[in-house]
Amino acid sequence: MPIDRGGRLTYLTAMAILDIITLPDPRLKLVSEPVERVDDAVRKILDDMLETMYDAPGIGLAAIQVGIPKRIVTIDLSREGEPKAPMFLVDPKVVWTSEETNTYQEGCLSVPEHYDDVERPARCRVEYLDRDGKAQVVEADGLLATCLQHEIDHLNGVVFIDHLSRLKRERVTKKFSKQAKLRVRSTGWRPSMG
Ligand code: GNR
Ligand code: NI
Repeated sequence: MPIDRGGRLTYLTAMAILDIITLPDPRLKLVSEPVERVDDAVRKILDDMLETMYDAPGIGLAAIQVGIPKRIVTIDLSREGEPKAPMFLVDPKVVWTSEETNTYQEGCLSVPEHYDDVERPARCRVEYLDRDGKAQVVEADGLLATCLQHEIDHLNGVVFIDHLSRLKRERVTKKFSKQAKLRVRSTGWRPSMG
């Protein structure tokens, strides 16, 4: 609940580690909604996403992965022992991609313990709003280019396995559907319980 301090809304609540949804959760197929105004509520989501991403750990996170269908992304490619380098992206949009492609072995926090090669444009330019609502542009190559495209895919309801062959994708989908059914049988979980 925000309180008003001299016109500035301030969240008193601490950051929170949120639950990450996994396949076959149908919310991963949603097209997320634009934000347009970066306010304290959006910054709270960004902070919670960053903490959730560090805890997982992962190098990127899209809001839909914590069940929030808004076009919000966090990324941090810094390695262990290096200073943290968080990126906060609101309404990110790919405005240019290179003809040249790159293949990376990708993983996804919503597809736990599954890794596969994905070919994507090697470089891209992305426009976005930062956590102050200021328009920014980033031109990326290497892992950052891949990660930006992976996260923006999530905002459009696309998961990296959607880039695999149908045979591979169906193998992964079946494995996760079976696991979900086994969870229901052993715990009595029902979709309404969340
Ligand atoms: O942590 C992650 N690692 C990763 C590795 C290669 C390509 C993309 C990624 S993103 C992933 C975290 C995640 O699921 N983001 O949506
Ligand atoms: Ni992902």
